[in-house]
Amino acid sequence: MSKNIANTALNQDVQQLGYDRSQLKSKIVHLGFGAFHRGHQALITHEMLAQEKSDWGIFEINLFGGEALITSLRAQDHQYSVSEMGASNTQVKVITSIVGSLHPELDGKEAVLSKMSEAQVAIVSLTITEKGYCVDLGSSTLDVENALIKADLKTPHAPSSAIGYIVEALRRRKEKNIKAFTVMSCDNVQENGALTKIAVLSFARLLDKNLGQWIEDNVSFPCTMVDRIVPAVTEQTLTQIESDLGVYDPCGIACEPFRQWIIEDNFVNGRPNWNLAGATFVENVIPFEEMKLRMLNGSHSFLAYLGYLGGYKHICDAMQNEAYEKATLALMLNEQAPTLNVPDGVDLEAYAHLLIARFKNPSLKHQTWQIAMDGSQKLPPRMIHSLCVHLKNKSAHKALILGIAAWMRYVSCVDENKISIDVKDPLLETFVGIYKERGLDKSVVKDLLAISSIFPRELLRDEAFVNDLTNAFQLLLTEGAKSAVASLEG
Ligand code: NAI
Ligand code: CS2
Repeated sequence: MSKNIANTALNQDVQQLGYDRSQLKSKIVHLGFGAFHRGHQALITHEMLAQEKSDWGIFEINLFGGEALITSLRAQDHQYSVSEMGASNTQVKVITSIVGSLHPELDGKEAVLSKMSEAQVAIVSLTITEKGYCVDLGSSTLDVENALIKADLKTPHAPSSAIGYIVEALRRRKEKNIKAFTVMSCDNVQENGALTKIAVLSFARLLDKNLGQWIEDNVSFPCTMVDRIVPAVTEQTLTQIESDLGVYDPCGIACEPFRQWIIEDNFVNGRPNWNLAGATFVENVIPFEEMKLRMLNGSHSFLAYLGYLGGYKHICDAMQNEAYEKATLALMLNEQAPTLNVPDGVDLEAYAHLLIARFKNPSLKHQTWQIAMDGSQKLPPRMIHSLCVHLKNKSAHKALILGIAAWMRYVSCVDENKISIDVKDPLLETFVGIYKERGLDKSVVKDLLAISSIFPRELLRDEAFVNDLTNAFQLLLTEGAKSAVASLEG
């Protein structure tokens, strides 16, 4: 057997917490063993397990991609490492909260459905990216034209989408008289629990009204606000982790030290005491979620599009340009914060400054290209909702306009040096069609604004707004992103 994290002595300063892994059961089934889950929920569960005797283990499932990752995880007894990299210090932690794993491509769909139908499973949690919910964000409804949903409605007993798996597993539980589970979304989706509920219930009702009713009566969908910057791993990160850990860990990830998890306390079948490891249970998550999506993620997308176009590979690189830092702070304080209704005690100015410090962390190589991905799914909660508040109130919103214009410029698939951009987005074909017809010309603005799953229809009718957006787009074409960002000052 080759040397790995589970069978080798690790560097002395690696943190290894002791608890009895043999007591853990697969009570949480997690869909989406990506970077974020490894640095957040699995780690917080691990730290919770070290605080009190409990059997809340996690069982991992990847529905799309990541077969090699699951194979590697199995080869090292489902243990892996997290490197929390601050500006000057790194803490490496070995995570042991995972009890097993499956992948439909490796093990078959039936194995996944059987696992999700087991009686001890009390929570199904999700980090499946924004597009994994298969909803039309414009209307907050299940997207019945989505290819996965269409296919799953035809073969619901052998699904492909996360929604299809959840509904089929719940159907089996209903049939066998097994208690339902809680479905907990941990994605950066506005009102993530409510939206998951809409997707699951709509899909179930299209199949069988009684099943839909049973789910409505027996399943809860808590909303959560999740926060920790966990960039996609690169070979360079894995090399750094190997040196800090003492052995190569193909499942290792690096992230920032900061973490936050606010969870609506609404679980139908019990829950771990994640509060023992820093999570907060509350009655209403929405104000926290909105704050994070607009302040953090809104600024992230702003920096991603303007940063990529300005030639910056990483967020921390763009933050070295003073104009980008100032513009990001101004976006947060002048255009996002005023749209928020935060709970007593939340200091948005301090929050904004903390975010600036987090974005500047030079140890985190978070690619602008990664954050720029799936903009059609990300833009509404991050920028467009706050833009609508400003249009209604007639308040200033020039940074939001530039951020949206930069997204429009980015999805042309060609950068300021005429080099192609590898744009990843479920609506890529639509963007390509628009640019093919119009060329790199400001007339694309109206066509892109007409995409109703991204932009509310009334925006296109607001002449002053369309003018401002077109001017910002034109500025990006003629002057470039760096000058456009600099022009926001004053
Ligand atoms: P990743 O690319 O490492 O993992 C993506 C995961 O989503 C994979 O496990 C994949 O199997 C699954 N997936 C992709 N498309 C899917 C689909 N259509 N249906 C079902 N599953 C699908 O990405 P990462 O970093 O784990 O982020 C995932 C999500 O977590 C983000 O989209 C975001 O909503 C949330 N998040 C990420 C943070 C980060 O800093 N990485 C922080 C906070 C939230
Ligand atoms: C980022 C987020 O990729 C993105 O879109 O904005 O994943 C961000 O890193 C997290 O939400 C931080 O909690």
